[in-house]
Amino acid sequence: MTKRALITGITGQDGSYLAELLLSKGYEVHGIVRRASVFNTDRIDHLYRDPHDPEARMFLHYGDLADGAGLRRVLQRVMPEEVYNLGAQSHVKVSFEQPEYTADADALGTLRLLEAIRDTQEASGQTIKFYQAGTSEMFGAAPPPQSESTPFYPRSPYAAAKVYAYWATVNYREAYGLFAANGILFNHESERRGETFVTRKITRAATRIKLGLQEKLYLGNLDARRDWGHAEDYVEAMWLMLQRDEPEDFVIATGKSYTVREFAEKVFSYLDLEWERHVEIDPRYFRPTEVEALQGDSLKAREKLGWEPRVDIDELVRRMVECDLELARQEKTLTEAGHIVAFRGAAAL
Ligand code: NDP
Ligand code: GDR
Repeated sequence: MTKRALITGITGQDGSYLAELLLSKGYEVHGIVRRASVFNTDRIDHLYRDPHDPEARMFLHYGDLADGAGLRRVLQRVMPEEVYNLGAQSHVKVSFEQPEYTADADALGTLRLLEAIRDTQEASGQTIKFYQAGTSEMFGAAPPPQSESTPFYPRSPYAAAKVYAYWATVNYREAYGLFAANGILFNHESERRGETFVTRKITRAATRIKLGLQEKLYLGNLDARRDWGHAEDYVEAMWLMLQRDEPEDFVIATGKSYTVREFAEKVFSYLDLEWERHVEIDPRYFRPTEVEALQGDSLKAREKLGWEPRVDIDELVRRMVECDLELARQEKTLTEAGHIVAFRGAAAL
């Protein structure tokens, strides 16, 4: 029998990889998209088929985590066996500028979805499994290595909102018997990573510098240490968590960490460039409170889910740089032909 899944945040980095994975497993995939004045479905366009096509297995619904009634309606219409809550205002620095909105989408949005699932499951008798996109940011100032038993110490409005969502998920599991699981995922990147997160900001800039489209890259704290994996590996862990008989929470990480400086060094040296000649510090990118060091211990996931990351840091760098080199080449060709104005947006963010 075909399984149905509902994904919030399907247009994001993880949503697009998860949709691919579930479609490859034969699922019917439903995604919630926000209305925008321009199309925001770039990352999933390659998966889309006109809904009139009998082969179509991915369907999109307008919705927003700020709109509980809409979420409930979509849930009741789709009646999924699995719900993946990936939608969020996911940028840590932005959360200091928009704390209230971040809490509304990331904390209360999760609660709205849990409430809708609770009622829908009760009315229909059908089990709806729930995955919550928790984050290593919840550990914040707690020293590494961080595991499921490490106490949370959030250092941003984003992290505080995610801690709320984490405990709401645990509470609905305990209070109402929902199959609700938290993934506590450490940073994961890819060729589809948003361009204002530090890894992609670096690979986009370095490849443009290589092709003479840009001279400088402005960054904030180079000493921050992160445990970086590839998003494709991490969405598999989400799915595995919902295939178990009992819901539990899992840390997902590579177990290795590098500084932002080391990541930049790797990227620039892959391109035969010296990073010191191009990178400058702009305090604008410092955060009021920083998370200095994250390095995960995912032993539980390795033992109970049989999960392991396949992509290491060098392969991650290679994939991201090769992708962005191609984008930079296209940009150079189109700019020289006068078809577009050189891309400057990311430099400002
Ligand atoms: P992205 O920022 O790439 O994607 C976020 C998604 O959420 C987008 O589809 C976005 O829509 C959607 N969204 C934002 N606000 C709302 C809202 N109010 N209502 C409905 N949808 C909304 O994030 P990632 O794919 O990287 O991350 C997925 C999830 O995992 C997030 O919850 C994030 O916080 C969490 N996480 C991510 C980690 C990482 O390293 N990537 C690590 C740990 C957790 P739109 O396209 O319209 O903007
Ligand atoms: P993070 O990712 O905050 O860990 O959250 P990000 O890539 O934004 O920052 C990582 C580290 O790099 C430092 N940094 C910079 N960051 C950005 N964005 N821009 C810069 O110019 C810059 N210079 C240095 C930051 O200070 C930080 O220490 C990501 C998001 O995907 C969250 O949604 C997710 O929950 C966590 O990862 C795990």
